[in-house]
Amino acid sequence: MSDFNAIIEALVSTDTDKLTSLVNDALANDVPAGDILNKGLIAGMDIVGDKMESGEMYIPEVLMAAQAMGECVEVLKPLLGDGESAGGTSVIIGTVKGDLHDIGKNLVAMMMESVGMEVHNLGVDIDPDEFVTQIKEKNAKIVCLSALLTTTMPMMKQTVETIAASGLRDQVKILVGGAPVNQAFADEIGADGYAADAGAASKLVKSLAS
Ligand code: B1M
Repeated sequence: MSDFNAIIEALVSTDTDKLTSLVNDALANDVPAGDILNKGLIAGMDIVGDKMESGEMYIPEVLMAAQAMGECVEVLKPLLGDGESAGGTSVIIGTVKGDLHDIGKNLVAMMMESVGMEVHNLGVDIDPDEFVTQIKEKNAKIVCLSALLTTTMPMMKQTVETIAASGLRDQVKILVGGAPVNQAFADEIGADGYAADAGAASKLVKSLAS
């Protein structure tokens, strides 16, 4: 089965029942979980984004699509990791203050868990001071910041600065990611690294942890 178009269509039309059944059918037909995620669900979500931008889809519909995708990601979750272990390094991850997008951040968290990290997923809309509190509480060695909006990218800078002002900067590596972010931005705000997607993020944390 390689009909990713059907999965894309079901996601874009927010038909959750059809979508979950198509995903389960694909798995039953030995389609790799990573292909279902990348060629089906993420490709579909890109179309949802385009339709949102052009006004063809409204926020409630986009939320329904996001929820449908989330349900499918739960189904794919046990099949996505590569199962290698990196020794349980404490990592915290959160979407920065002002930003409510969490699907990509949750995928990153999941992939990092699958390579043996002790992942503390703080959620969305996380204040810089809360990152500092959690670094101390969880004895974190790596901090991952996610942002999906150009308007919340400055909050990543503020978070890096708040961590530095707290005296914890030397204790942690700070990594950034999210659709509008790139390596140049990571360098500009003094982050230690950038990852374009969940696979790259898990490889990066693994290399930093070893
Ligand atoms: Co939002 N939204 N949204 N939205 N939304 C975008 C991001 C947008 C590009 C859509 C568009 O206009 N084309 C646009 C941003 C434009 C911009 O800033 N340039 C946008 C907008 C404008 C908004 C609102 C302002 C709309 C409004 O209210 N008028 C509003 C803002 C709310 C807020 O955050 N304060 C808003 C709201 C929402 C919903 C709540 C409806 C919903 C989010 C639901 C949820 O997350 N639970 C939503 C959605 C679903 C989207 C789109 C359609 C899909 C995002 C997504 O889940 N992608 C999105 C358009 C798009 O991205 N094509 C859009 C799939 C996901 C797997 O990919 O998140 O990129 P992604 O994650 C990847 C990588 O980026 C990376 O790895 C992930 C997995 O491979 N990555 C990291 C992510 N975090 C990382 C952290 C790391 C490393 C890698 O740490 C090291």
